[in-house]
Amino acid sequence: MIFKLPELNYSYDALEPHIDKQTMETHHTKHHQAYVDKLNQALEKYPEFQNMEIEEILKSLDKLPEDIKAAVRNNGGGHYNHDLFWKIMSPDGERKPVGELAKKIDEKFGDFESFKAKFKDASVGRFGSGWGWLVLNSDNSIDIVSTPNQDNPISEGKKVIFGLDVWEHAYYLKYMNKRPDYIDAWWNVVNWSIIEERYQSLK
Ligand code: MN3
Repeated sequence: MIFKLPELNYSYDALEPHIDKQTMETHHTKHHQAYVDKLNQALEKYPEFQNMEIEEILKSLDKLPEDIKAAVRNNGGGHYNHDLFWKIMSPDGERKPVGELAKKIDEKFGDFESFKAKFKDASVGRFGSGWGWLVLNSDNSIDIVSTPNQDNPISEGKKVIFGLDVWEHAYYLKYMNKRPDYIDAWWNVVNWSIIEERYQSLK
């Protein structure tokens, strides 16, 4: 067992009422754990990949042996995406963009409300399961994108500032089929200080 389920920095009920305890607990201990287990299982035969950072593996999926490529893309992506997702949420903290990224968002999208509307469109519009992302391009510009399944834009050469899980398992217990309501509520648990720190480390 090489990859491990990361601990959360807050309790399962800390993001209530926006994200409920049962969803958080199941999401972390069942869904994320399953990605970690299946990733380790896929890499069992190939120890040369077990010491790599998951981010490095996802950046060069083409280098993986054919027989595990799909499993690592899905489960390695699942592990990396959720690790990031847990980190950018917190029960307290800045609820609006701060610092340099705040300026960048205003420049590109007009203001935070317009940014949120565009991010919501991209995330609601993702058919089936997937993620909404804010990415940093190689020319240092930012974009909103979405990916299917557990794909991550880092596999397309982009840097990921943050992402939102829009799989039904992320919201169905509380929000049922109302993905837009979940997205509206999610902004209440996003920690923009952490996102700004991440942006600073990526650029
Ligand atoms: Mn998920």
